[in-house]
Amino acid sequence: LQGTRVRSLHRGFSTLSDLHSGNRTLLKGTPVDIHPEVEEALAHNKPVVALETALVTHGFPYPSSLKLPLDLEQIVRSTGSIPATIGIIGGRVKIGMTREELDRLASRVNKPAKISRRDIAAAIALKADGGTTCSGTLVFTALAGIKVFATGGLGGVHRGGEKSLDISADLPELTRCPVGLVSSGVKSILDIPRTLEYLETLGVPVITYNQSKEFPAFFSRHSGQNVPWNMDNPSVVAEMLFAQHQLGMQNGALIAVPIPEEYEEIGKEIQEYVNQAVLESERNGISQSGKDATPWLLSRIAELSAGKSLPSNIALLENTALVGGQIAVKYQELVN
Ligand code: PSU
Ligand code: MN
Repeated sequence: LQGTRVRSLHRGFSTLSDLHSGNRTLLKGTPVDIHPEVEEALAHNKPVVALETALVTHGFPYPSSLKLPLDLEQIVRSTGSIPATIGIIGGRVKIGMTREELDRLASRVNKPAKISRRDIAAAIALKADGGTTCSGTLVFTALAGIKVFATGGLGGVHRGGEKSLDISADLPELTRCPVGLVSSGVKSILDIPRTLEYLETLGVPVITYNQSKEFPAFFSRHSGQNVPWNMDNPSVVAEMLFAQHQLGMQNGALIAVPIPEEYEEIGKEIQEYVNQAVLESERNGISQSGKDATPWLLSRIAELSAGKSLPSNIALLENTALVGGQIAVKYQELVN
């Protein structure tokens, strides 16, 4: 009996490590489908960038929720990388999605769930649809051996998090997945200094990209918080990710790309709505509601700003998709 257990454990381990090293045929019989284009790219060592779907199911209203992920895929392609948009359809994990699948998530016909790591297996068992958050997306990005993931805002320590303990699962996930996560920092609905402290404790490198060492705050290029490292071109970021790979480090890295300069002015106005939304969430108890807190704040900000936050949000996402694609190209040059 003991021998059997050891063998099956060992089988599990070798399956996972084979996957990480690129033997994806082992996904047969699992609830994971890799889109043929993504499969082909991975098999031939072409650059691939993962994209999330929580913004499709919980971030943007329809039809922007469909147009946006298609645009982001197009931007990734313009760099020479292949996009792999990740989500859950009827209990099957999709790494790379068809337009029909994206439309199904974007239109929310099957009431998709918001999927972080802990929701994955339940959604599979219940054959649910789901949009994967940074945490949920990181799991499958790493499983497929994809090295770069582009998104808008990483989750973090919520304001008042020292009392509510509301700290996004995105942060610990970055200790388990060897992926470069490209984002526009974290939104100021969060406690940015505590989020950066927490990332330091977890040993997750935080790099600002293409600016000073000042960490960007999503709608604004400025948070008043400095991080230890700044890089200004995709080759250096690729070198860093490759060094982590060579050292066998299992953690990811956060690459923070500021929103384009022309959105800075409107960002100041949006900041007032952000503050108001946070205050309201504290008064109406949403801030204590677990996974609903972030989507509520995001939609409240869009509402308060009469939709003015949406173009900014789209612009910063387009920017991270572009930089993510460029980094993936440079990374693959190092590997090949
Ligand atoms: N922050 C944003 N926009 C977003 C999110 C966060 O500015 O769309 C989404 C991301 O998918 C992120 C998730 O992974 O919310 C974090 O949710 P929570 O705080 O519940 O962990
Ligand atoms: Mn939370």
